[in-house]
Amino acid sequence: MARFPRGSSAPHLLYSFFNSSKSTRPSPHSPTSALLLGNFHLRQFSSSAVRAKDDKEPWWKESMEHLRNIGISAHIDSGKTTLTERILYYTGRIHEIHEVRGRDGVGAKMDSMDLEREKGITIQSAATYCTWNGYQVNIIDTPGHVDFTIEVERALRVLDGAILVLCSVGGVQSQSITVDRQMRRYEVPRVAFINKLDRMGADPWKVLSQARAKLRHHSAAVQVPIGLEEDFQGLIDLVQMKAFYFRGSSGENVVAEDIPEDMAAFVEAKRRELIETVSDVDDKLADAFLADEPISASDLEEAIRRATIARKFIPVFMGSAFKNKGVQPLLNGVLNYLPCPIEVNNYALDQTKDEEKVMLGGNPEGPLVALAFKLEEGRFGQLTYLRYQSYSALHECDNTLDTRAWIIGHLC
Ligand SMILES: Nc1nc2c(ncn2[C@@H]2O[C@H](COP(=O)(O)OP(=O)(O)OP(=O)(O)O)[C@@H](O)[C@H]2O)c(=O)[nH]1
Ligand SMILES: [Mg+2]
Repeated sequence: MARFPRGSSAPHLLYSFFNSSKSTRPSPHSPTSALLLGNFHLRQFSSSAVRAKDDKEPWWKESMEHLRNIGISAHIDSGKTTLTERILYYTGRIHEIHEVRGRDGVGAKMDSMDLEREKGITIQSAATYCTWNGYQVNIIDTPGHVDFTIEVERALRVLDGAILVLCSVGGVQSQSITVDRQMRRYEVPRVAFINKLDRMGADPWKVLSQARAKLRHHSAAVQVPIGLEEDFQGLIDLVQMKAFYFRGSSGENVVAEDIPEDMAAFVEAKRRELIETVSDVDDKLADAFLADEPISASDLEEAIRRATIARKFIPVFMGSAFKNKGVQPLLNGVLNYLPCPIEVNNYALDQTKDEEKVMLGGNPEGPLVALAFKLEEGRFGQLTYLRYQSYSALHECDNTLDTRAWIIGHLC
Protein backbone atom coordinates (compact mmCIF):
# COMPACT_ATOMS: atom_id res chain seq x y z
CA MET A 1 0.00 0.00 0.00
CA ALA A 2 1.19 3.46 -0.73
CA ARG A 3 2.58 4.67 2.56
CA PHE A 4 4.14 8.06 2.31
CA PRO A 5 6.67 9.63 4.61
CA ARG A 6 5.47 12.37 6.89
CA GLY A 7 6.39 16.01 6.66
CA SER A 8 6.64 16.41 2.90
CA SER A 9 6.54 19.81 1.26
CA ALA A 10 3.19 21.54 1.63
CA PRO A 11 0.82 20.33 -1.07
CA HIS A 12 -0.76 22.80 -3.42
CA LEU A 13 -4.26 23.95 -2.64
CA LEU A 14 -6.59 22.78 -5.32
CA TYR A 15 -9.37 25.10 -4.33
CA SER A 16 -8.76 28.73 -4.83
CA PHE A 17 -10.86 31.79 -4.95
CA PHE A 18 -10.63 34.84 -7.06
CA ASN A 19 -12.46 38.07 -7.31
CA SER A 20 -13.97 38.57 -10.70
CA SER A 21 -14.70 42.25 -10.33
CA LYS A 22 -11.53 43.11 -12.28
CA SER A 23 -12.61 41.05 -15.31
CA THR A 24 -11.06 41.38 -18.73
CA ARG A 25 -11.77 39.07 -21.66
CA PRO A 26 -9.46 36.11 -22.20
CA SER A 27 -7.36 35.70 -25.28
CA PRO A 28 -9.16 33.15 -27.48
CA HIS A 29 -5.75 32.04 -28.77
CA SER A 30 -4.32 30.95 -25.44
CA PRO A 31 -3.73 27.18 -25.22
CA THR A 32 -5.99 27.00 -22.20
CA SER A 33 -8.88 28.74 -23.85
CA ALA A 34 -8.93 26.02 -26.49
CA LEU A 35 -10.03 23.50 -23.90
CA LEU A 36 -13.68 23.08 -23.29
CA LEU A 37 -13.92 22.66 -19.56
CA GLY A 38 -16.55 21.03 -17.48
CA ASN A 39 -16.05 17.46 -18.51
CA PHE A 40 -14.13 16.35 -15.48
CA HIS A 41 -16.66 13.69 -14.71
CA LEU A 42 -15.16 11.55 -17.45
CA ARG A 43 -12.82 9.74 -15.13
CA GLN A 44 -10.57 6.77 -14.76
CA PHE A 45 -8.70 5.61 -11.72
CA SER A 46 -5.41 3.91 -11.23
CA SER A 47 -4.18 3.08 -7.79
CA SER A 48 -0.59 3.93 -7.01
CA ALA A 49 0.04 0.24 -6.53
CA VAL A 50 -0.75 -0.51 -10.15
CA ARG A 51 0.47 2.76 -11.70
CA ALA A 52 3.79 2.30 -13.48
CA LYS A 53 6.55 4.02 -11.56
CA ASP A 54 8.40 6.70 -13.48
CA ASP A 55 12.16 6.22 -13.57
CA LYS A 56 12.54 9.76 -12.39
CA GLU A 57 9.68 10.92 -10.26
CA PRO A 58 8.65 14.53 -10.97
CA TRP A 59 9.01 17.18 -8.26
CA TRP A 60 5.29 17.48 -7.66
CA LYS A 61 4.51 13.78 -7.27
CA GLU A 62 5.06 13.54 -3.54
CA SER A 63 3.00 16.62 -2.72
CA MET A 64 0.16 15.31 -4.90
CA GLU A 65 0.26 11.96 -3.11
CA HIS A 66 -0.24 13.87 0.12
CA LEU A 67 -3.41 15.54 -1.04
CA ARG A 68 -7.06 14.42 -0.79
CA ASN A 69 -10.01 16.33 -2.26
CA ILE A 70 -13.14 14.94 -0.65
CA GLY A 71 -16.80 15.75 -0.19
CA ILE A 72 -19.16 14.83 2.62
CA SER A 73 -22.61 14.06 1.27
CA ALA A 74 -25.78 12.38 2.48
CA HIS A 75 -29.44 12.88 3.24
CA ILE A 76 -30.59 15.74 5.43
CA ASP A 77 -29.67 15.76 9.13
CA SER A 78 -27.38 12.72 8.89
CA GLY A 79 -24.63 14.70 10.63
CA LYS A 80 -22.38 15.93 7.80
CA THR A 81 -21.76 19.36 9.31
CA THR A 82 -21.32 17.90 12.80
CA LEU A 83 -18.77 15.47 11.36
CA THR A 84 -16.93 18.27 9.51
CA GLU A 85 -16.83 20.31 12.75
CA ARG A 86 -15.04 17.40 14.49
CA ILE A 87 -12.65 16.96 11.59
CA LEU A 88 -11.72 20.65 11.82
CA TYR A 89 -11.30 20.33 15.59
CA TYR A 90 -9.10 17.22 15.61
CA THR A 91 -6.94 18.60 12.82
CA GLY A 92 -6.43 21.84 14.74
CA ARG A 93 -8.26 24.17 12.34
CA ILE A 94 -10.67 25.24 15.09
CA HIS A 95 -10.11 25.22 18.83
CA GLU A 96 -13.67 24.75 20.07
CA ILE A 97 -16.52 22.56 18.93
CA HIS A 98 -19.84 24.29 18.32
CA GLU A 99 -22.96 22.32 17.54
CA VAL A 100 -25.50 22.82 14.78
CA ARG A 101 -28.45 24.34 16.69
CA GLY A 102 -26.24 24.28 19.81
CA ARG A 103 -27.36 25.95 23.02
CA ASP A 104 -24.49 28.46 22.85
CA GLY A 105 -26.08 29.88 19.68
CA VAL A 106 -22.71 30.04 17.87
CA GLY A 107 -23.37 27.29 15.34
CA ALA A 108 -21.01 25.00 13.44
CA LYS A 109 -18.14 26.53 11.48
CA MET A 110 -19.31 25.28 8.08
CA ASP A 111 -22.87 26.61 8.41
CA SER A 112 -21.68 30.20 8.17
CA MET A 113 -24.75 31.88 6.61
CA ASP A 114 -27.18 33.53 9.05
CA LEU A 115 -30.05 31.59 7.53
CA GLU A 116 -28.18 28.28 7.95
CA ARG A 117 -27.59 29.02 11.63
CA GLU A 118 -31.18 30.12 12.14
CA LYS A 119 -32.67 27.02 10.49
CA GLY A 120 -29.96 24.55 11.57
CA ILE A 121 -29.54 23.18 8.05
CA THR A 122 -26.85 23.53 5.42
CA ILE A 123 -28.01 25.47 2.37
CA GLN A 124 -24.85 25.89 0.34
CA SER A 125 -21.75 23.76 -0.08
CA ALA A 126 -18.83 25.10 1.86
CA ALA A 127 -15.18 24.34 1.20
CA THR A 128 -12.48 24.06 3.82
CA TYR A 129 -9.16 22.33 4.33
CA CYS A 130 -7.15 20.73 7.09
CA THR A 131 -4.00 18.70 7.55
CA TRP A 132 -3.87 15.23 9.04
CA ASN A 133 -0.74 13.09 9.46
CA GLY A 134 1.16 15.22 6.96
CA TYR A 135 -1.59 15.11 4.33
CA GLN A 136 -3.65 18.07 3.20
CA VAL A 137 -7.36 17.29 2.99
CA ASN A 138 -9.63 19.68 1.10
CA ILE A 139 -13.23 19.14 2.14
CA ILE A 140 -16.59 20.23 0.78
CA ASP A 141 -19.51 19.92 3.22
CA THR A 142 -22.63 19.64 1.08
CA PRO A 143 -26.30 20.24 1.96
CA GLY A 144 -28.62 17.26 2.35
CA HIS A 145 -31.96 18.91 1.69
CA VAL A 146 -33.50 17.85 -1.60
CA ASP A 147 -33.98 21.51 -2.66
CA PHE A 148 -30.22 22.02 -2.77
CA THR A 149 -29.28 18.91 -4.75
CA ILE A 150 -27.62 21.03 -7.43
CA GLU A 151 -25.04 22.14 -4.83
CA VAL A 152 -24.08 18.49 -4.28
CA GLU A 153 -23.90 17.91 -8.02
CA ARG A 154 -21.51 20.84 -8.50
CA ALA A 155 -19.25 19.62 -5.71
CA LEU A 156 -19.12 16.03 -6.94
CA ARG A 157 -17.79 17.16 -10.32
CA VAL A 158 -14.56 18.35 -8.73
CA LEU A 159 -14.00 15.80 -5.98
CA ASP A 160 -11.61 12.85 -6.09
CA GLY A 161 -13.42 10.93 -3.35
CA ALA A 162 -16.30 11.21 -0.90
CA ILE A 163 -17.68 10.18 2.46
CA LEU A 164 -21.27 8.98 2.21
CA VAL A 165 -22.85 9.49 5.63
CA LEU A 166 -25.70 7.21 6.69
CA CYS A 167 -27.76 7.40 9.87
CA SER A 168 -27.65 4.25 12.00
CA VAL A 169 -31.30 4.74 12.97
CA GLY A 170 -32.87 6.20 9.81
CA GLY A 171 -30.84 3.97 7.49
CA VAL A 172 -30.86 4.39 3.72
CA GLN A 173 -33.38 7.08 2.81
CA SER A 174 -34.62 8.26 -0.56
CA GLN A 175 -32.17 11.18 -0.53
CA SER A 176 -29.33 8.71 0.22
CA ILE A 177 -30.28 6.93 -2.99
CA THR A 178 -30.19 10.24 -4.90
CA VAL A 179 -26.79 11.23 -3.49
CA ASP A 180 -25.37 7.78 -4.13
CA ARG A 181 -26.64 7.92 -7.72
CA GLN A 182 -24.90 11.28 -8.16
CA MET A 183 -21.65 9.81 -6.82
CA ARG A 184 -22.01 6.95 -9.26
CA ARG A 185 -22.69 9.33 -12.16
CA TYR A 186 -19.55 11.33 -11.41
CA GLU A 187 -17.59 8.13 -10.75
CA VAL A 188 -16.50 9.19 -7.29
CA PRO A 189 -14.89 6.49 -5.12
CA ARG A 190 -16.34 6.59 -1.63
CA VAL A 191 -16.23 5.34 1.90
CA ALA A 192 -19.42 5.10 3.95
CA PHE A 193 -19.76 6.38 7.51
CA ILE A 194 -22.65 5.08 9.61
CA ASN A 195 -23.20 7.89 12.08
CA LYS A 196 -25.24 8.35 15.26
CA LEU A 197 -24.38 4.99 16.87
CA ASP A 198 -25.20 6.65 20.22
CA ARG A 199 -28.89 7.07 19.33
CA MET A 200 -31.63 4.79 20.58
CA GLY A 201 -32.43 2.17 17.95
CA ALA A 202 -28.99 2.36 16.31
CA ASP A 203 -28.37 -0.73 14.16
CA PRO A 204 -25.34 -0.41 11.86
CA TRP A 205 -25.66 -3.99 10.55
CA LYS A 206 -29.20 -3.30 9.34
CA VAL A 207 -27.97 -0.12 7.61
CA LEU A 208 -25.12 -2.05 5.99
CA SER A 209 -27.52 -4.62 4.54
CA GLN A 210 -29.84 -1.82 3.39
CA ALA A 211 -26.89 -0.21 1.57
CA ARG A 212 -26.12 -3.54 -0.11
CA ALA A 213 -29.75 -4.06 -1.13
CA LYS A 214 -30.97 -0.55 -1.94
CA LEU A 215 -27.75 1.10 -3.12
CA ARG A 216 -26.25 -2.07 -4.61
CA HIS A 217 -23.05 -1.39 -2.68
CA HIS A 218 -20.39 -4.05 -2.69
CA SER A 219 -19.39 -3.18 0.82
CA ALA A 220 -18.28 -4.50 4.17
CA ALA A 221 -17.57 -3.04 7.58
CA VAL A 222 -13.93 -2.24 8.35
CA GLN A 223 -14.90 -1.64 11.99
CA VAL A 224 -17.08 -3.22 14.66
CA PRO A 225 -18.67 -1.03 17.35
CA ILE A 226 -18.10 -1.76 21.03
CA GLY A 227 -21.58 -1.30 22.48
CA LEU A 228 -24.40 0.67 20.92
CA GLU A 229 -26.80 3.47 21.88
CA GLU A 230 -26.00 4.78 25.38
CA ASP A 231 -23.43 2.03 25.78
CA PHE A 232 -21.45 2.94 22.65
CA GLN A 233 -17.82 3.02 23.83
CA GLY A 234 -15.44 2.62 20.92
CA LEU A 235 -14.57 0.74 17.75
CA ILE A 236 -12.60 -2.34 16.77
CA ASP A 237 -10.53 -1.91 13.62
CA LEU A 238 -10.83 -5.07 11.52
CA VAL A 239 -7.64 -4.31 9.58
CA GLN A 240 -5.35 -3.53 12.51
CA MET A 241 -7.28 -5.86 14.86
CA LYS A 242 -7.18 -3.35 17.71
CA ALA A 243 -9.86 -1.72 19.85
CA PHE A 244 -9.93 2.08 19.84
CA TYR A 245 -11.45 4.28 22.54
CA PHE A 246 -11.89 8.04 22.36
CA ARG A 247 -10.94 9.63 25.65
CA GLY A 248 -10.73 13.25 26.79
CA SER A 249 -13.51 15.81 27.02
CA SER A 250 -13.91 15.90 23.22
CA GLY A 251 -12.65 12.44 22.27
CA GLU A 252 -9.28 13.86 21.25
CA ASN A 253 -7.17 11.09 22.83
CA VAL A 254 -7.43 7.95 20.76
CA VAL A 255 -6.35 5.00 22.88
CA ALA A 256 -5.59 1.60 21.32
CA GLU A 257 -6.24 -1.51 23.42
CA ASP A 258 -6.66 -5.23 22.93
CA ILE A 259 -9.95 -6.52 21.56
CA PRO A 260 -12.36 -7.39 24.44
CA GLU A 261 -12.34 -11.16 24.90
CA ASP A 262 -16.12 -11.52 24.72
CA MET A 263 -16.08 -9.96 21.23
CA ALA A 264 -13.22 -12.01 19.74
CA ALA A 265 -15.38 -14.56 17.88
CA PHE A 266 -17.72 -11.91 16.42
CA VAL A 267 -14.75 -9.78 15.33
CA GLU A 268 -13.07 -12.78 13.67
CA ALA A 269 -16.27 -13.51 11.72
CA LYS A 270 -16.57 -9.87 10.60
CA ARG A 271 -12.90 -9.78 9.50
CA ARG A 272 -13.48 -12.90 7.43
CA GLU A 273 -16.55 -11.29 5.87
CA LEU A 274 -14.44 -8.22 5.01
CA ILE A 275 -11.69 -10.34 3.42
CA GLU A 276 -14.21 -12.40 1.44
CA THR A 277 -16.00 -9.30 0.16
CA VAL A 278 -12.78 -7.59 -0.95
CA SER A 279 -11.48 -10.87 -2.45
CA ASP A 280 -14.53 -10.95 -4.73
CA VAL A 281 -13.16 -7.90 -6.53
CA ASP A 282 -9.40 -8.06 -5.93
CA ASP A 283 -7.43 -10.92 -7.49
CA LYS A 284 -4.31 -10.47 -5.39
CA LEU A 285 -6.19 -10.77 -2.12
CA ALA A 286 -8.34 -13.58 -3.54
CA ASP A 287 -5.19 -15.61 -4.34
CA ALA A 288 -3.93 -15.29 -0.76
CA PHE A 289 -7.38 -16.01 0.66
CA LEU A 290 -7.93 -19.12 -1.47
CA ALA A 291 -4.45 -20.41 -0.69
CA ASP A 292 -5.29 -20.00 2.99
CA GLU A 293 -2.24 -17.81 3.49
CA PRO A 294 -2.20 -15.48 6.50
CA ILE A 295 -3.37 -11.99 5.48
CA SER A 296 -1.46 -9.18 7.14
CA ALA A 297 -2.90 -5.77 8.00
CA SER A 298 -0.92 -4.12 5.20
CA ASP A 299 -2.04 -6.75 2.61
CA LEU A 300 -5.64 -6.13 3.54
CA GLU A 301 -5.22 -2.35 3.61
CA GLU A 302 -3.62 -2.35 0.14
CA ALA A 303 -6.39 -4.54 -1.25
CA ILE A 304 -9.11 -2.31 0.22
CA ARG A 305 -7.39 0.73 -1.29
CA ARG A 306 -7.13 -0.86 -4.76
CA ALA A 307 -10.76 -1.99 -4.71
CA THR A 308 -12.08 1.32 -3.35
CA ILE A 309 -10.23 3.43 -5.90
CA ALA A 310 -11.42 1.10 -8.67
CA ARG A 311 -14.97 1.74 -7.32
CA LYS A 312 -15.54 -1.97 -6.83
CA PHE A 313 -15.80 -1.82 -3.06
CA ILE A 314 -17.02 0.59 -0.37
CA PRO A 315 -15.40 0.31 3.09
CA VAL A 316 -17.87 1.06 5.87
CA PHE A 317 -16.80 3.08 8.91
CA MET A 318 -18.91 3.77 11.98
CA GLY A 319 -19.17 6.20 14.87
CA SER A 320 -20.94 9.07 16.47
CA ALA A 321 -19.79 12.51 15.38
CA PHE A 322 -21.88 14.13 18.10
CA LYS A 323 -20.35 11.99 20.85
CA ASN A 324 -16.86 12.48 19.40
CA LYS A 325 -16.27 8.83 18.55
CA GLY A 326 -14.89 7.37 15.33
CA VAL A 327 -13.85 10.54 13.51
CA GLN A 328 -10.06 10.11 13.63
CA PRO A 329 -10.17 6.52 12.21
CA LEU A 330 -12.45 7.84 9.45
CA LEU A 331 -9.83 10.48 8.62
CA ASN A 332 -7.19 7.74 8.46
CA GLY A 333 -9.54 5.87 6.14
CA VAL A 334 -9.73 8.91 3.84
CA LEU A 335 -5.92 8.94 3.58
CA ASN A 336 -5.60 5.17 3.23
CA TYR A 337 -8.45 4.35 0.88
CA LEU A 338 -9.42 7.39 -1.19
CA PRO A 339 -7.38 8.49 -4.22
CA CYS A 340 -4.99 11.41 -4.52
CA PRO A 341 -5.40 13.71 -7.56
CA ILE A 342 -2.86 11.85 -9.72
CA GLU A 343 -4.75 8.60 -9.27
CA VAL A 344 -7.75 10.18 -11.00
CA ASN A 345 -7.63 10.92 -14.70
CA ASN A 346 -10.09 13.61 -15.69
CA TYR A 347 -10.70 14.65 -19.27
CA ALA A 348 -11.30 17.92 -21.05
CA LEU A 349 -12.31 18.36 -24.70
CA ASP A 350 -9.98 20.21 -27.06
CA GLN A 351 -12.06 22.56 -29.19
CA THR A 352 -9.29 23.05 -31.73
CA LYS A 353 -9.25 19.31 -32.45
CA ASP A 354 -12.92 18.57 -32.90
CA GLU A 355 -13.43 18.11 -29.16
CA GLU A 356 -10.77 15.45 -28.88
CA LYS A 357 -10.47 14.06 -25.36
CA VAL A 358 -7.45 15.37 -23.48
CA MET A 359 -6.38 13.53 -20.36
CA LEU A 360 -5.81 15.71 -17.30
CA GLY A 361 -4.03 13.46 -14.87
CA GLY A 362 -3.75 16.03 -12.08
CA ASN A 363 -0.32 16.85 -13.44
CA PRO A 364 0.58 20.40 -12.47
CA GLU A 365 3.10 20.70 -15.28
CA GLY A 366 0.63 21.20 -18.12
CA PRO A 367 -1.05 24.43 -19.24
CA LEU A 368 -3.41 25.98 -16.72
CA VAL A 369 -6.72 24.12 -16.85
CA ALA A 370 -9.35 24.74 -14.21
CA LEU A 371 -13.06 24.37 -13.70
CA ALA A 372 -15.00 27.20 -12.09
CA PHE A 373 -17.52 25.08 -10.24
CA LYS A 374 -19.20 27.54 -7.92
CA LEU A 375 -19.93 31.26 -7.84
CA GLU A 376 -20.75 33.03 -4.62
CA GLU A 377 -21.72 36.61 -3.89
CA GLY A 378 -19.69 37.68 -0.90
CA ARG A 379 -18.82 40.84 0.97
CA PHE A 380 -15.91 41.49 -1.37
CA GLY A 381 -17.69 40.87 -4.67
CA GLN A 382 -18.17 37.62 -6.52
CA LEU A 383 -16.07 34.68 -5.40
CA THR A 384 -15.35 31.93 -7.85
CA TYR A 385 -14.30 28.50 -6.64
CA LEU A 386 -11.82 26.82 -8.96
CA ARG A 387 -10.61 23.28 -9.22
CA TYR A 388 -7.22 23.30 -10.91
CA GLN A 389 -6.38 20.31 -13.04
CA SER A 390 -3.01 21.50 -14.22
CA TYR A 391 -1.40 24.78 -13.49
CA SER A 392 2.30 25.10 -14.12
CA ALA A 393 1.73 28.64 -15.37
CA LEU A 394 0.00 29.60 -12.15
CA HIS A 395 1.81 32.16 -10.10
CA GLU A 396 0.49 34.75 -7.72
CA CYS A 397 -1.29 37.53 -9.55
CA ASP A 398 -1.51 35.59 -12.82
CA ASN A 399 -4.55 36.22 -14.91
CA THR A 400 -6.64 33.11 -15.01
CA LEU A 401 -9.73 32.25 -16.94
CA ASP A 402 -12.64 29.92 -17.44
CA THR A 403 -13.32 29.90 -21.14
CA ARG A 404 -16.82 28.56 -20.86
CA ALA A 405 -18.11 31.13 -18.45
CA TRP A 406 -15.89 33.94 -19.81
CA ILE A 407 -14.76 34.88 -16.40
CA ILE A 408 -11.34 36.28 -15.80
CA GLY A 409 -9.95 36.95 -12.43
CA HIS A 410 -6.78 38.24 -10.98
CA LEU A 411 -5.21 35.74 -8.57
CA CYS A 412 -3.65 37.58 -5.67
N1 LIG B 1 -27.28 11.71 18.59
C1 LIG B 1 -26.56 12.18 17.60
N2 LIG B 1 -26.94 13.31 16.96
C2 LIG B 1 -26.16 13.76 15.95
C3 LIG B 1 -24.99 13.07 15.52
N3 LIG B 1 -24.45 13.76 14.48
C4 LIG B 1 -25.24 14.82 14.27
N4 LIG B 1 -26.28 14.83 15.15
C5 LIG B 1 -27.36 15.81 15.25
O1 LIG B 1 -28.15 15.74 14.07
C6 LIG B 1 -28.62 17.04 13.73
C7 LIG B 1 -28.21 17.35 12.29
O2 LIG B 1 -26.82 17.45 12.23
P1 LIG B 1 -26.08 18.20 11.05
O3 LIG B 1 -24.62 18.03 11.27
O4 LIG B 1 -26.60 19.58 10.85
O5 LIG B 1 -26.56 17.33 9.82
P2 LIG B 1 -26.31 17.63 8.27
O6 LIG B 1 -26.23 16.31 7.61
O7 LIG B 1 -25.17 18.55 8.10
O8 LIG B 1 -27.67 18.38 7.90
P3 LIG B 1 -27.96 19.17 6.50
O9 LIG B 1 -26.69 19.83 6.10
O10 LIG B 1 -29.03 20.16 6.83
O11 LIG B 1 -28.41 18.14 5.54
C8 LIG B 1 -28.00 18.01 14.73
O12 LIG B 1 -28.94 18.29 15.74
C9 LIG B 1 -26.83 17.24 15.30
O13 LIG B 1 -26.51 17.60 16.63
C10 LIG B 1 -24.60 11.87 16.22
O14 LIG B 1 -23.60 11.23 15.93
N5 LIG B 1 -25.43 11.48 17.24
MG1 LIG C 1 -25.07 20.33 7.14
